[in-house]
Amino acid sequence: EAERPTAAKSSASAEPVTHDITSKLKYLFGRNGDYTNADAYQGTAWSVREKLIDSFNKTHEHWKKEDPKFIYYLSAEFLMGRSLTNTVYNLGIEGEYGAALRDLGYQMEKVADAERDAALGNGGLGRLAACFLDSMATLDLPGWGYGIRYKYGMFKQGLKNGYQVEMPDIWLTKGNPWEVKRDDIKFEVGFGGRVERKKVNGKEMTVWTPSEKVVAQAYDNPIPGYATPTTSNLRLWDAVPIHEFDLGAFNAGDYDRAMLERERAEGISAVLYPNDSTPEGKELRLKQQYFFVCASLQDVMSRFRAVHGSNWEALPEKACFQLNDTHPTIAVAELMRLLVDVEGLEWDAAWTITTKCLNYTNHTVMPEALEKWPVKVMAKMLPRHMEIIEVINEGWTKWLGVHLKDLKSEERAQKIAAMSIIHANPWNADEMLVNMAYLAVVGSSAVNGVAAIHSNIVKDEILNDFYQIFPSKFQNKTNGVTPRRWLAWCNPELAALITEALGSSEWINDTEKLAGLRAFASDPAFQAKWSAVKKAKKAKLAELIKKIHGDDVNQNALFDIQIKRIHEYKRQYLNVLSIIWRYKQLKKMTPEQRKAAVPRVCVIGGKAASAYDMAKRIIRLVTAVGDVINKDPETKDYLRLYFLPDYNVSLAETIIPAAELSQHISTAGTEASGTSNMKFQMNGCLIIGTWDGANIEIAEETGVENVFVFGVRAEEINQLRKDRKNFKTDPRWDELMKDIEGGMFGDKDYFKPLVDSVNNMKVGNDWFLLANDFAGYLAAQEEVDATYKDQSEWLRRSIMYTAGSGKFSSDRTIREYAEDIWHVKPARPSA
Ligand code: 26M
Repeated sequence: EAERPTAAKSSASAEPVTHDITSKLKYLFGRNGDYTNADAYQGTAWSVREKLIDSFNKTHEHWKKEDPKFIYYLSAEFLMGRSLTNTVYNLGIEGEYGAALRDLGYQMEKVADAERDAALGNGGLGRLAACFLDSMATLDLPGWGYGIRYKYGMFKQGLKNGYQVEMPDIWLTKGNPWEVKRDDIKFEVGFGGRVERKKVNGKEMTVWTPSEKVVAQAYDNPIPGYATPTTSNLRLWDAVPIHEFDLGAFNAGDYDRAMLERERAEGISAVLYPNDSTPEGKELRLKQQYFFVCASLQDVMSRFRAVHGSNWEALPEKACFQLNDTHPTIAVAELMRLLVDVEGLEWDAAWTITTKCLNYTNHTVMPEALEKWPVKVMAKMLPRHMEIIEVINEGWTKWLGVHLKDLKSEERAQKIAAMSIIHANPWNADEMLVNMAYLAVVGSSAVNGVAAIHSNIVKDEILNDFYQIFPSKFQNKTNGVTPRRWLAWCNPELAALITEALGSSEWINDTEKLAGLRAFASDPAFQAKWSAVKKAKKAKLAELIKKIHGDDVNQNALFDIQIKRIHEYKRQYLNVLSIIWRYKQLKKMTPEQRKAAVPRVCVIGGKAASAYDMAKRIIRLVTAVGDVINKDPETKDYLRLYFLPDYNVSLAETIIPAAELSQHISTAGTEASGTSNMKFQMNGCLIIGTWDGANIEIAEETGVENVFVFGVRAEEINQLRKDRKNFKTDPRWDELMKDIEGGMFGDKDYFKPLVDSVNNMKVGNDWFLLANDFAGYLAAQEEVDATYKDQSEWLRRSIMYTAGSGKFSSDRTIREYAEDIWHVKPARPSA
C-alpha cells in the first residue's frame, strides 16, 4: 500500500493506540479478542473520537476567547460520507492508527470499509456543504454547519430484476462515534396556533402562541481541518417531544397523548426527502425547514446574548448565515420574528440586521425546483411568519413602486406583480404562493450562483428583474471540492506520485501547485508511473464489478463512467443510446475488424427519486441493455455496460480514481455546476461533456483542446425548443428508437414512454434536446476512441487534467465566500 502524504509525521509508537482500541472494544462493547473488521472499526472510531474532541475543545476555547465573526452554513443537507479515514488523515494520526491496526492484524482500508455512510443529503448540494465544512476548518475560518440529524438518510438503492427498489437507510443503529449529544443544548420550536397583539410592559407586542411544540436537541459533529489544529463543528438537530423534559405535565391520563406527541415530534427529523430538484409541496418538508432554522437562530442568538447582551445592532459583525438554496429561507421571517416579537426591536432596525446577516446561494435553474409554499399551508403552520412575510412584501412592493416611478403605470404594476414575494399559482389562480427564492433575494445581502455560466443565467433569466434592481447583490462563486477526500485520501497512490514529482505535499492545501505537473505531462517515464496508478485503481473497480455482477472485465478496456442522480436533464439516456449504437457497430464488424476497436467498460450509477417515473425507466433501460450486451459472446470482449447500485459517497471514492473517461452531458444551461466533474478532473480522468456548468471552467483550466466537448450552446436552447417540430432526426437515431420500441432489450411496453418522450418531434417533446446533440455526441465518442489509441497522448491529457484542477479546490471557493460575502477571517488556535 502506498504511503499517504501527511501533514504531521507521527513517530509515536503504535502501542498506546493499540491498547486504546482494544480497551474501547472491551469496555464499550464487551468484546475480548477475535474481532471482525466491523469490531475493529468501532474500537478505532471510538478511540479516534477522543482525539477529535480534544481538538474540537481547543478550537472552541480559542474561538470563545477571541470572539471572531462566525459564518453559519444553513443547509437541509450534509452528505458527509464516512469519517474514519478522513479524520485520521486530517488530524495527521494515520501513522499511529495504521500501525496499531496492523499490530492487531487488520488493514485500515478494510476496517474503514465497515463504516456506514452518513448520507444526509441527496447529491451535489449536500456534498458541496460537506466539502465546504472541510475547507472552512482547513482555512481556520470560524464557522459551523447547521442542519437536521435525519434518523434515515438517503434511501439505499437495490435492483430487483433490473428495476430500482428503495430501502431505508438505517445508519444509526450501531451508534455514531462521530457525534456528541449536547444534553444541555435544546430549544423549543413551535407550530400552528394563534397570533395576538398584547401590551407587554406597556409596549404593544405581537404574541404567537403555537398549538404544537417540539424540542430541538443538538448533536455536534466535529469537523477536523487538514494540517491545522482547527476542528470546527456541524451541529445537527434532532426533534424530540417536549414532555420528555417536563415530566410534571405527564400524568397517567396523558400517556396516550404523550406517546402520539412523541411520534409526531420524532417525525420531523425522521427522514430526508429523497428528492433532488423537484420539491413536492409536502407540509412535513416545510416543518423540517422551519424546525432547523428556528433552533439554529435561537442557538446563535443565545450565544451572542451571553457575550453582547441585547446589542442586536452588532449581530451582523458577529454572525453571518449562508442559505444553501431556498430550503432555509424561512430564516428571513424567523430572524425578524425573534428580533421584533421576542427581543422587542423596531421593525426597520430588525430588517437592517436581518438583511445584513443573510446571504443566499441558488443551485438550480430548473423552474419546477424553485420552492413555493401555498400561503394556506404557511399560514396554518407558521401564522406569525406568514404575517411577517406579508409585511415584508408590502414594504417591498411599496419600495418597488417608488423605485420604478419612471415606468408607465401599467408597466410598473406588471413589474411589481411579477416581483411580488406572494403571487398567484400560475396553474391555479385561486391559490396564492410564497416564492421562497424571491424572499431569499429580498432578505439577503448577497445572492450567488455556483458556476460562471449559472450565475449569468441567474442574473439574465431566473432572477433578472431583481438583478436589474440590485445588480451589486449578484455574484458568482464557482463550486469546488475538497482535494483531501477527493484526491489525497481516495487516491493515495496518485497523491504519492504527485508529491514525488512536485517535491512536497503542499499541493494538498495549495492546489494551484498542481500546475507544476504540466512540466511532466509529456515525460514518458512519468506517464508510465501515472498509468500504473490508474491501472491499480482500475483493478480495484474491476474487483467491485466482479463482486456485484460476478463478471470479469477487461482491465485494459477504457473505463467510461457516468455517476450522478438519474435525471432527464443529465441525459443518462443519451449515454445509453450511444452505447447501443456502439454495440450495433461491433455486431456488424468481422472478428478481425473488432480487434481494432477500443474496448470499453461503461459504468452508470445513480439514484432515481422514488416518485420520478421516467428516471426509473432510464435505470431499467441501462440494466436491460447491459443484460444483452454483457452476455453477447461476439461483443463482450469489446463492450460492457454495468449499472452499479446504491451510488453514494463511498462508492464514488472507489469509482472516481479508476475512471478514464467521465460523462457530464447535461443539456447546456441546465446543470448549475456539477461537482463530480471536478473530482474526476483531479484524478486525471478525461471528460466528455457539454458546454455547461463548471465543465466550461474545467475546460478553460485544462485546455479546451484536451476535453471532448460537443452539443448545442445554452443560448440556442430556447430557439431550438421552439423549433422542435422542424428538427430532422439523424437516421441512426431513428434506428435506435425502432430498436427499443421493437423490443430489442425486452420490456417494450415499459420503455415506450421513454421512446415517446424524445421521439415525437413536436413542441415540448424531447425537452432536453437529446436528438439535437446526438450526432455531435457520437462524433465526440469517436474522437475519444481515436485518442485512446494513442496512449501517450491520452496520458498527457490525463496529467493535464490534474495539473489544471487547482481552481476547483473548495478552499478557493471558501476563500472567495469569506472575502466577498461573509467577511470572516481565519482564527487558528495554537497547536
Ligand atoms: C427541495 C424540496 C423538497 C425536497 C428536496 C428538495 C431539493 C433537494 C435538493 C431540491 C434541490 C436539491 O438539490 C439541488 C441540487 O443538488 N443542485 C445541485 O447543486 C450542486 C452544488 O451547487 C450543483 O453542482 C449541481 O449542478 C446542482 O444540480
